[in-house]
Amino acid sequence: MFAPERVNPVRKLASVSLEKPSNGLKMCKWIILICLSLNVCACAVTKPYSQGDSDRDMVLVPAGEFMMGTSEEEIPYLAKLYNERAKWFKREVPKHKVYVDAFYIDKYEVTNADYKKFIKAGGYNKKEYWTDEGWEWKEIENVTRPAFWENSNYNKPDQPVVGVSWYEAYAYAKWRVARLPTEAEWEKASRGTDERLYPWGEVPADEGGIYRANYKPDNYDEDGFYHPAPVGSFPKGASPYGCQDMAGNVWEWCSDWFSFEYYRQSPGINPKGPPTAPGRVVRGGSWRYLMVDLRCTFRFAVFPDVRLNFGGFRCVKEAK
Ligand SMILES: [Ca+2]
Ligand SMILES: [Ca+2]
Repeated sequence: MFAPERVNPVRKLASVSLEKPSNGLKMCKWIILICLSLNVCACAVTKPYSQGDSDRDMVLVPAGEFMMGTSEEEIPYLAKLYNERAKWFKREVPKHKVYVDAFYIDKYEVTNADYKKFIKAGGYNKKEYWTDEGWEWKEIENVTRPAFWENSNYNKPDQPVVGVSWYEAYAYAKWRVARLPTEAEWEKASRGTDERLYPWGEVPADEGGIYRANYKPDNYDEDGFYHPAPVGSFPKGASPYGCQDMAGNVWEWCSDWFSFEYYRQSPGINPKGPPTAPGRVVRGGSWRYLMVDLRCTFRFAVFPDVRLNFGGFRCVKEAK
């Protein structure tokens, strides 16, 4: 039975200790931006990749509308359900209708095996894949691989790559002739069009003793995994389009900057986030987070140069 921890969410984040990567992660920089903003608080179709990843699949998310976010009216119910503060859900309001063009999205989180191809292809040495800011960051920090690349808890070929900054995720996606999903694309791929709570539907992630995601139950490994699981380990947790691990395993970078208030003014067609902000959006919860954060609508923000052992990504492509 689901029994969420009763912790201050901001404190919960601040208390997470990262394992120190070999290339010297600046610990102070991993601060999650939400802390700043708060307390001022299936017609799945497969299509091979065109470059570098022909052994993996993408699924089609058809064009159309869906309901994004959470309504004010739903917050009391959610706060009670998860024994969480109402404030925790405020960033998701209002619920609003969004039209998104058709796109292909990775069925799985990008794995270490996938990412190794980018490294082998010289991805860290080719400026054309990087944003100007990302390239400058990489050069100054002398980054040549993900932060936990040599850590055996994280570096199995079929585990999702972790310890990658937003800049590295962007560069990988560009190398693959793809891109990071917008926040709206990510949510639609996770939620579909029926306003469900989780990618698999409404029941808790552990309903009937069957786990649907790698997250943090009372004990980390009650769901079978203490660290990131091999991608696709929870087929019963698939989204309406067949995406795996949209809930849990690793948080996933989106292309948008994060704004606490963005939903109150975002365009109704293909929203791409505010022009700038301190942090980038991440979605979906992870092996270090609670069930409340597995919800399709939950939004979070991280500085783009932060490299977390519970943060990864997946890619999208235009469907034309
Ligand atoms: Ca777990
Ligand atoms: Ca995930």
